[in-house]
Amino acid sequence: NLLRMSPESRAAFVRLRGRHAEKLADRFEPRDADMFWLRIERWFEDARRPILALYGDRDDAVAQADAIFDCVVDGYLARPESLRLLDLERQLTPDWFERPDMIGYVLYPQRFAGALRDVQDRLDYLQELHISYLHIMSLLKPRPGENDGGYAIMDYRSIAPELGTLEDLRALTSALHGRGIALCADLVLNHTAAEHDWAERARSGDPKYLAYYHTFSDRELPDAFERSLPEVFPDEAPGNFTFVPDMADHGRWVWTTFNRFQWDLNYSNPAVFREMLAIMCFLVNQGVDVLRLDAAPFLWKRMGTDCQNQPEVQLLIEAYRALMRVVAPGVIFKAEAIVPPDDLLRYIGVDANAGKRCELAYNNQFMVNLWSGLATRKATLATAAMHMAPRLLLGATAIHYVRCHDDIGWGMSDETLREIGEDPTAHRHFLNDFYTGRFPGSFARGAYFQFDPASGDARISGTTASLAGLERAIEIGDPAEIDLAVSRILLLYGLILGRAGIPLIYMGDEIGMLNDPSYRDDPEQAHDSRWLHRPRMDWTKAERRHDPRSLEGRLFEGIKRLIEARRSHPHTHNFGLLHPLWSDNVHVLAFARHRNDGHLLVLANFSEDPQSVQGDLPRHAGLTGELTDLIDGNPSTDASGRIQLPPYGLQWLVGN
Ligand code: OTU
Repeated sequence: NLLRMSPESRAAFVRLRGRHAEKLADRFEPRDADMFWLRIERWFEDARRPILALYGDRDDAVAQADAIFDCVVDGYLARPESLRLLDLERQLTPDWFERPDMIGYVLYPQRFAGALRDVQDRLDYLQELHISYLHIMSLLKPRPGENDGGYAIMDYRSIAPELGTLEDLRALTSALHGRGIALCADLVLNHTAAEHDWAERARSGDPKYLAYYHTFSDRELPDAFERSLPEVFPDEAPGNFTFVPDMADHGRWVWTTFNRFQWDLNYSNPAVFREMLAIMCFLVNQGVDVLRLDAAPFLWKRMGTDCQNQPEVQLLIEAYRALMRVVAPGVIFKAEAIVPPDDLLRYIGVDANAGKRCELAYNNQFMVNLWSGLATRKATLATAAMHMAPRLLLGATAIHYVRCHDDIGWGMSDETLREIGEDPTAHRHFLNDFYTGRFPGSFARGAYFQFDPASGDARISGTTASLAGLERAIEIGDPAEIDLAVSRILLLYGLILGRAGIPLIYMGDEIGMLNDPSYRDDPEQAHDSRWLHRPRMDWTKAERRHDPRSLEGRLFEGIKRLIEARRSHPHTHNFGLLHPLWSDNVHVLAFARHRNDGHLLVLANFSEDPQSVQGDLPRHAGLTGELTDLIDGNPSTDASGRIQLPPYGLQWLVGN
């Protein structure tokens, strides 16, 4: 690798070795020091190229790049022995996060259990569901008071006081590792809290820290930017700039994409790049395995654009990705980029860029298309979207999810909607009506998020169970409706579990937690309907999870059965091909997974009526011989050989 470097890079590498060889030799056995130099050789160009593309125009570009690599050395020096061993293990198992037994769960610790120690006490519960990937949200110390659900960080090197201490975090990560569970933590990259030390110093006028943020003395530039900027939270945080009256001398406008207390960082400043790199090192050295890059699309601003998905964001991610491979090769990145499929390609490894970008990304398209499918009873949109997004499958692993802590924004692609004959605006309005229960006959009980009466645009809040009809069914006390709602929830989970990648269970979905309207009484939360679907875990309900007659039992055991079916078969391994199929029935979604060791055909009926599909569909999907349904046994066919699916029925078919 050294021989393949450009002369400039080789010189920089030699300088780096000159500065640090002795320190590394003192700290590590020769083999561990060698390992470091081999790794840095391997990723040196991959990191240096984007760093120079970002900061190369500066007079001090070379010194800046050197300083960034110094940070990597410090990160490795601080890496504990046990984690270095885990790095090795994962390097020997490069598909560790792509296997069918990777099952994810995401929770707010406070709402799930309490402090980190209480979460640790609940690991048996998670293991009943075979969880091997745990995303704990909002671990780090947020600003006091309103903090956007923990996404306004005041100190990236402290745990939220109510959750415990760094020691508790380390105890938790080693307990998780002992059980084969990887920990995912948020890294809120785009902004800090207005109370972060850097922000306080900027406020007091310190030029070094003023340059950490985007600040303006008057409205000229903010106004110019606003002309092309959308608003993320138009209701409670209109506009993208906040006037801070006590900043510097006469007050300044600060870039605040999200809430007024979340100040966007300025990544055109290499000092910010380095600070965040050091924070990444710090977090992974506490045992964090997956860094979720929060709000990644917003990291770079460009006049005249929407300031999302800029090419520099890709460079930032490539640089961080390469640098962190040197510090901690067992750690992976997850892009939190809820953007159209083509833009998503900037964040994930595709073709030659596999390995250089994030390993994981949310498959938002599939999620919204599932909800669209439930509302319309049709599988057309999900099928068309799968056909149109094949590139997303190369070199990246999707996080498949039904719900998360955020709202559902109807981000399906307009192109796909038009392709299937839907008007994009009308379809989104329909979905908003449907999921807020306004549409006649809707089973859903959700709420608007950021409703704009002028345009009719909105996003949706609500738990899986409430959106899928369980809340309404319980209210009207109709057992048949309850059955349908349970089937819908199991259908959604069956679909994310039948795909490759990491299926992610949202806390409480496994026991059918309903909407929690109590946030309306809390002045810090009342304006943010996302709290509707962040209920406190009801452990009394959870105790009924083994009772097959209880609702909780039907859901928990149902999801568990799907998980166990997935784990014991190879088809959902990420090394495989997705093959979307058109069934001859608009209500039935059909897709296959192909691997050398077998083919899987997933069939899902999106309607509350029985449906059937052509009997030769399995053959088209490569299945031969007698069919088995991995979930329920043998599929049923009618006299003409058509495969029958009950209301909201799901099958995972394999041949022999
Ligand atoms: C993320 O979401 C978090 O998931 C939210 O909980 C935070 O409020 C937010 O960042 C700010 O930290 O717009 O409506 O494409 O969709 O970053 C939620 C990415 C959001 C955005 C996403 C953001």
